[in-house]
Amino acid sequence: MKYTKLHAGANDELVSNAAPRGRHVRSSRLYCLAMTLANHAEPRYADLCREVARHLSAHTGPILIFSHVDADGDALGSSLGLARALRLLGKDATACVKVPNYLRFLASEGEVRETPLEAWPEGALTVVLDVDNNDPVRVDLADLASFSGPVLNVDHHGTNKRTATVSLVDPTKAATALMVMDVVNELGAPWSSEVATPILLGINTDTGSFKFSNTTPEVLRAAADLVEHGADLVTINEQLAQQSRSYFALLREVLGSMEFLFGGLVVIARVDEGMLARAGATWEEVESYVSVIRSARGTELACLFKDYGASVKLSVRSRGKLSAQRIAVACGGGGHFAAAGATVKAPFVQARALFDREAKAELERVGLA
Ligand SMILES: [Mn+2]
Repeated sequence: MKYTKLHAGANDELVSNAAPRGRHVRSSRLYCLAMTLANHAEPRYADLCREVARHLSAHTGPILIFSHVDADGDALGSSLGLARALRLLGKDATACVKVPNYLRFLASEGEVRETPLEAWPEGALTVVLDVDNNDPVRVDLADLASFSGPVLNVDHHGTNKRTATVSLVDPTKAATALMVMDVVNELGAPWSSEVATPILLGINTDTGSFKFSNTTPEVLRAAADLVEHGADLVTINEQLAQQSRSYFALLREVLGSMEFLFGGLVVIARVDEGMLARAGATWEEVESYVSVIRSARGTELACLFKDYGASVKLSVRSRGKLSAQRIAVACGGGGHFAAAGATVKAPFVQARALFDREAKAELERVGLA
């Protein structure tokens, strides 16, 4: 195989010229190198943004908006913001997304469709937001592979395969919500608190409340514009700062499972069904713990293992030296340089061994091991 470095930049990855399609080498470095990663800025961003807006403006039938399974703040905020803006323009737009309890305050009663779509409505157009590799199986509530109409994909993941009718994909953007904001501006939709608040929430959550390194001047300017448009930052912060009792009960267990590896450079923790049952918690509540362990001083990488028994989901976070994305891709997943994930279809012991091997390889690659 031949590899070329396509673009210069800190987050660049090797891009394979000969990706072996249909070859499943999930647990090897080969898989990582075979995946196409393109973390560069989209040079045609403004044109593509206009094209997305043009498709939406011209469409007279139903517009269905989807995002990824286990919707996070960016997925929900982007979907709600776009659906509301389109409805203000007289469009028949529906956000199809399962609302996690901690974000329930964002959506009004009956506003979003939370059940799987059984049949595609006549003349539908779909918008897929924030789905990390534009993989139909990662799209929640619909079988996108069975859809033959136009698909507009707006996303900021380097692992996106860019196969939609219009792929507006820019991994240098901090959040999909930031890109949705550009689309709303391009559409000429009126701004209101209802449109601006979910979009600001998406930016807020994907930047770790404006704490991560992706908090650029562009992000802060966009946030300022959204507050000016009526976005309710106080409510967002107030809601996101609250945790359920079960969160704390589970936190005790999560902290008990913490391990420091590779001389303290890597921190991991694990959650399984038994821990959830004891704490009275649900899987939905687990996602936030990776940022808790990530705050351990001296670590470069954090990984939270969601142990489902037959399979394990890895949530990987980096402080900037190591690529969480490379490790996730090597484990069969995808994501960003600093935040990525993978589902390993094997019991914990094997998933752990795979992670340890890939984390070590990444530490060696950057000269830390
Ligand atoms: Mn996102």
